[in-house]
Amino acid sequence: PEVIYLKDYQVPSFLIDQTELRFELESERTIVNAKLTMRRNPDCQQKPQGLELHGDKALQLYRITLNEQLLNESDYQRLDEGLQIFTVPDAFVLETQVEIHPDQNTALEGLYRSEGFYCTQCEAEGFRRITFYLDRPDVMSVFSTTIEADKSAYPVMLSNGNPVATGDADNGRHWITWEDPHPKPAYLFALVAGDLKMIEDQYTTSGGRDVALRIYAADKDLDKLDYAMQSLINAMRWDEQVYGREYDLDIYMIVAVDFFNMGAMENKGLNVFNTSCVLASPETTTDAGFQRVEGVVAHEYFHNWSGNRVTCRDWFQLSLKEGFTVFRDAEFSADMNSRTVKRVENVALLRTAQFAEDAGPMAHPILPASFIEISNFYTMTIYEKGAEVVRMIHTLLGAEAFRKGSDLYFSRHDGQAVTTEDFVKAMEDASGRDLTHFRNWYNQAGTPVLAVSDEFDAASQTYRLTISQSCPATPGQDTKAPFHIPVAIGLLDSQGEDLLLSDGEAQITTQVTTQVTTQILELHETRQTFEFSGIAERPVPSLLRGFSAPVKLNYPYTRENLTFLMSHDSDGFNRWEAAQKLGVDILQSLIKDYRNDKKLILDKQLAEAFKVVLADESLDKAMVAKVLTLPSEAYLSELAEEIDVDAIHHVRNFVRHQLAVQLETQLLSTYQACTCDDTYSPDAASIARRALRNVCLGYLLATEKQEHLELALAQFHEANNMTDSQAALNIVVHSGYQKAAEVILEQFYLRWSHEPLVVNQWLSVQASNPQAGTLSQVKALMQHDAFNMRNPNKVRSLIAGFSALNPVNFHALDASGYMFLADQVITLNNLNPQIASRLVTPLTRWKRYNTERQEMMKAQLQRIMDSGELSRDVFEVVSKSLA
Ligand code: HT7
Ligand code: ZN
Repeated sequence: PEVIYLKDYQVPSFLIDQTELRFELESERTIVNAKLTMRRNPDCQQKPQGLELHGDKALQLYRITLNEQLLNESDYQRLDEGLQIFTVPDAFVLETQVEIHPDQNTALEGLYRSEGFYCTQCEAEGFRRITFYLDRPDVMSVFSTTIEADKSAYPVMLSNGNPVATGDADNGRHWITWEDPHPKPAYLFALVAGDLKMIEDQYTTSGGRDVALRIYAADKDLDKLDYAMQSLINAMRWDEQVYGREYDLDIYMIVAVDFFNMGAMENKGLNVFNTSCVLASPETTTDAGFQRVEGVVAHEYFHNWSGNRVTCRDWFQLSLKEGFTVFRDAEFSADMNSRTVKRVENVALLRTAQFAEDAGPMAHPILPASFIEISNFYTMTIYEKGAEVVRMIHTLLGAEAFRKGSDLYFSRHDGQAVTTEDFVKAMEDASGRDLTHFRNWYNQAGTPVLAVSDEFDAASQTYRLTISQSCPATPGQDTKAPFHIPVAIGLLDSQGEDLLLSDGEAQITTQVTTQVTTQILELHETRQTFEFSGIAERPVPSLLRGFSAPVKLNYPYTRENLTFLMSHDSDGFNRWEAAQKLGVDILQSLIKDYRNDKKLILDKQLAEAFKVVLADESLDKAMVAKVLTLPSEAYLSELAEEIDVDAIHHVRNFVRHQLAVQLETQLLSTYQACTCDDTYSPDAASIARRALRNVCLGYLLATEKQEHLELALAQFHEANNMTDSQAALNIVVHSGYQKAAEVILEQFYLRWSHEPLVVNQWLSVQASNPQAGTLSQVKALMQHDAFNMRNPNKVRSLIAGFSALNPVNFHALDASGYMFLADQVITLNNLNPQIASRLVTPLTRWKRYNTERQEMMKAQLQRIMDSGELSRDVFEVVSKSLA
């Protein structure tokens, strides 16, 4: 397959001013008529004689006319993935008619059917599976879409923009025309048709525009749409208040579909959502599910400006819209809920999944230089690290200048397809700050490592922090230039109070020294020393407050330092971080002991620190739950030189058991104190209470006492919400109470078999079970009615639930987990290449394991490689990981 390079970017030779589409939806096939009003691009130097359009091999071409003249076969040729018309004038109207087969579309790109509904997914390059087109984001066109279909089977027919005409046709059919006044790239096109029901609300923008808000779903799900609607309204208000962004059409629609490759899609005025990101009800949705709905609804809404009004010039710029929009949605969620909890959750995700990606064979900068298949670049790096890079700009500029920068970016580039460089330039121009050095974040992959040391000179009352930075090599980038890194720090005195520090930036701009408790140190060099004067005693540094940069930071904290920071740091994030560091330190030394066959003895400090936290009723319960949760196996793996899955799993369980036994009384009383049978509400305080309660329950079962199993079973049966019943189910199943587990798994399924999203949770609880025998259970579940290989949500729950969330079983030493995954990737390669290539990820990380496992993992990658014709998606990931 061809490699596409950013350096080869060229402006399009032709533009499409108007796109008129007509879809005839029939049972076995769909006819697509496209009328494109085109002209040469005045900005293009070359003047090619002919025109090349993108178009998938599977398009069945019926006819082409150029300025109403029928072309014959000597006027054009089919290309491997397109169509070439040999000669075209400077301006012309091109009409094509093709036949496509949505029912056979298992890749879920282009037009396909999901449980009887027609829907589309055009990002990144799905539109070329619908018709011949210039399917690239810098070709923006005004669209008009007519849909014709059987009236009783498809009473609702939607597309972007506003409905302008509708009518009945022969044979019980009807039609509708939608017009979208905003020029857009083809990736934002959408069509939906089916027997959909909806809820409706209304929003008046700050500028006085009345917007109809509609959320569509299958009839049975109509009662699960209110939370998404409220989230949408909150997001619309927030974007006006925080970014000054208003909605720009009279209608905003969301449609829920069951078969979807990702979470949701921001098509102009017509978002298509995975049901898992829009449906929510207390009975069927966990707290995490509610928060996901809120976050994804907001994310897609925010794209209306950061993505749609201002879009990407080419797909290398993907992080321009995704990184910025993730930053925006994270800030929204922080404002709606607890800011610290949201930050902790984001950082935990970044440090496990994104750091691992940055250390793996697919590592790439947030502005990649090349790709084979763009779908492989919807990554943690583009999204999450991209958001961290925007956050660092926010930190460096301050909220006010950042807002000026975003206002300038939106006004300067409204209606354009631009680059990450344009974004950074707008930030520079609005703030007056020079971000030249900061741009390294866009071009260099890898996670920087900061080594921090300090010295205190009592005589001169001077404290010095020396920070060195390095960054490991990544594919194609052996050496790295230093990054510009904002390191937010505080210094604590022996009472745990923040020392007052001078705000360096304020001094430069106002000549007045302002006193702050958190100072942003700006690291530019490989090694830099920062000096603090007037410091009376050796302070304890609180480093990288709020996780001010996506880096790994090492400082020789003692365990006493960490327990001190856990209870005194004024930065909530760093209080949690101190607990994590303490946990990591203790777990890592026990892992070493375990590997050296030494007896495991748990340092008392951890239980003592946890006891203090459990006793402090003034603390936010959500943060207590986070602090009490030991570093995950995934995080411990990420930190390990060589990942020993069995040692990590065994030691973490040992520590959980010890803590549970030592803190049983406190855990039980906290569990009871957090029990309340109010009607369910997904507000921050109630979520916090349930989170803490379920963390305590998890520990209590680790004591292996029957009475606590009874507690969990009672919770399972009596819970009035999915969070508590699913937590109880998960804990009982994963704690190895096999008999009880079988009974309640069966009860759970019988109760929820009619709710696909709940059944997905049921699959994933079983797939991620660390107990022995899980793989055969997963194989059996693949034959269950509840499973469908063509539905990505099922594949993610069951197959990825096993391969990505069940390290001990996936890495079994008989290679059974590896073989199983390779088999599924080979099958999915034909059915759904995007899902196949995402699924293969755990195998690609083979370098992190011992030689025995490395060999077995590589053998399965090779087996995939040799299995026949690979999709570009799977080929890229597998070949890069074997390189
Ligand atoms: N912008 C959307 C990306 C997306 C996507 C990409 C590839 C294949 C399927 C897809 N579905 C959605 C999602 C977002 O970030 O908002
Ligand atoms: Zn997005």
